[in-house]
Amino acid sequence: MVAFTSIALAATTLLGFTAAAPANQVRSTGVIHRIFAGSTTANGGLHFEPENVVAQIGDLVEFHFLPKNHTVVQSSFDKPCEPLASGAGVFSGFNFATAQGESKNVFTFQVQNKEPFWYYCSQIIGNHCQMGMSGVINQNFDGDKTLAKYKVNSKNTKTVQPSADILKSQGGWIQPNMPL
Ligand SMILES: *[C@@H]1O[C@H](CO)[C@@H](O)[C@H](O)[C@H]1NC(C)=O
Ligand SMILES: [Cu+2]
Repeated sequence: MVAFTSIALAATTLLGFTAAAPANQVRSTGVIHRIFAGSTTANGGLHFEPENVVAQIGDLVEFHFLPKNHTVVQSSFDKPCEPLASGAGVFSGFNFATAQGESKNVFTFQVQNKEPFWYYCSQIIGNHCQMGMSGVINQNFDGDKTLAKYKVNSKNTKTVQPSADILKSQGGWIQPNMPL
């Protein structure tokens, strides 16, 4: 009876994981990078911390949301504050608004390749992206496409949402914010 119960539990866990993981999942490294959307100190809270991260293929990037109402949207270097294309790329959705402390959920995605992954916050109230709320994973440090330049280029843009349904996340998954 005990053995049966644990097998059933294992199967449930496995199925749950399969359903939540993206279709193009690569082998996991077990490494998790935690990035805070929002800040208690920098730029009036409109800041990702850390905002320039180096990660390996298979690493997970887990966004924790601090006060205000932030998102994470994948972008290109050339078009700051705009999603890759409608329906493409990573989007957390507007699911993490919090007045104090961290949101009760986190948004996680897995690094699929070593290409620079540009992202921004798509909150229009307060112009978060234009104010410098953007970041990068695996910036090419030999090139001139830097995060500092992305921020300068973002100043005169208009923020675009990835889809009409601003609650629907894509390219990653939402899970409870577990204490470390
Ligand atoms: C978060 O921001 C979005 C977009 O501006 C808005 O539609 C939504 O109502 C906000 N949520 C909360 C809880 O403030
Ligand atoms: Cu924001």
